[in-house]
Amino acid sequence: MKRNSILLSILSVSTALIVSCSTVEKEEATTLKEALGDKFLVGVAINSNQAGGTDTAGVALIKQQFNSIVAENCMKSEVIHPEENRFDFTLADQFVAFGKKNDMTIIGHTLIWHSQLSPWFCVDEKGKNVSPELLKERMKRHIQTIVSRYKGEIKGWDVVNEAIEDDGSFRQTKFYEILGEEYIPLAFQYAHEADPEAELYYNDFSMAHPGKRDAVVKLVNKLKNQGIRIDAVGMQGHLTMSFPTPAEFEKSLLAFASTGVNVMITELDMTVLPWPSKKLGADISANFAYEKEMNPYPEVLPDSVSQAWNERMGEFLRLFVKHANVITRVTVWGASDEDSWRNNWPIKGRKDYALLFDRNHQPKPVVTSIIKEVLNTKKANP
Ligand code: 9MR
Repeated sequence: MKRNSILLSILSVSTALIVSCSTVEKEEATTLKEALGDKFLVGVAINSNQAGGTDTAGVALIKQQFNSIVAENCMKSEVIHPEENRFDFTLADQFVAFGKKNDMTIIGHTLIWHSQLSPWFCVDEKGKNVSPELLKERMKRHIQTIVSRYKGEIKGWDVVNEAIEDDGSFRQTKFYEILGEEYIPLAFQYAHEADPEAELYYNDFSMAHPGKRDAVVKLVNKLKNQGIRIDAVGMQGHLTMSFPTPAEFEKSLLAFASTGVNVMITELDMTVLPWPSKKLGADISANFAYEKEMNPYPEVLPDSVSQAWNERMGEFLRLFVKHANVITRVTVWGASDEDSWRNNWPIKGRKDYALLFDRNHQPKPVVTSIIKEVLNTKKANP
């Protein structure tokens, strides 16, 4: 009897151990989308090697960690509409097929942007600005052809991208030059006509600047007062190690939410590299010559810098979790460090460490700790 009961207790202790070990294992294996997916969409920008499947390691990471994708480049006008009478949907179709196959929420980027704009879009054969009427026609055809092609498949669109400067003035783009600020509501209206169900977003960088914050609030209120659909403001979130402070970012986030729209963090990354100019957000026309001292970590990132990066990224991720009631999506601008545009901007050929997963596709400490924190909070408040 005694022997039997000893055996029994050994058995039950080992069963308990096995059960608790497998629970720990499960927790350790938890991914970003599993931990955060009930708060907001957990998104990633994907490139054509990933949508096309040739970057197999990248694809595995994307499928494992994220539940939403956005097109990093393939829907920009110069790619998708290279000539006035020629659309090229090859890469965009591949991107949408990838999202559908993997059951992800698909986001379109971007319908009207001054950058990577097809050269023909705003000018005639002589290079002169077209008339306001012709530009409206071209915008309408561009937007409606693309939006209707993916009707019901793309959940939401960055309709207008980067229309406002840091001081709050309108960016002097060709669209602005020809149509004035009215090009913005027009773009939203055209998109809405093509897919009334699609969500529509205004998206911009350096949104923590007070001037930009106020101007975006004004823009959203104006659109709403005109009866134009706008669902969210996209705060790109291209961070540096010093700009912005989480507090300034939070002020903008709350200001945008106070207009009644949702907020999305649409292009999250954080550079650790030195900055060649004070006046630089994410304006991709900037370009500086390569100098060795501007590429300080060509081999590995020193522990002290890595620690500072993880701590600062953690502050932002916690801020997003805190405001999950108004934030509907957090999207990182690339899957792993090797994918980041930061390696080549504003100086080509540097090595940056801007994303949540390293070059071996391993999670950075901040990923593991944020998952743990969120799970612990869930356990404490079931
Ligand atoms: O990550 C994109 C990079 O591969 C392109 O070369 C660059 C120019 O089109 O655009 C990058 O993405 C930008 C995004 O479309 C809009 N916000 C700023 C992003 C970083 O420049």
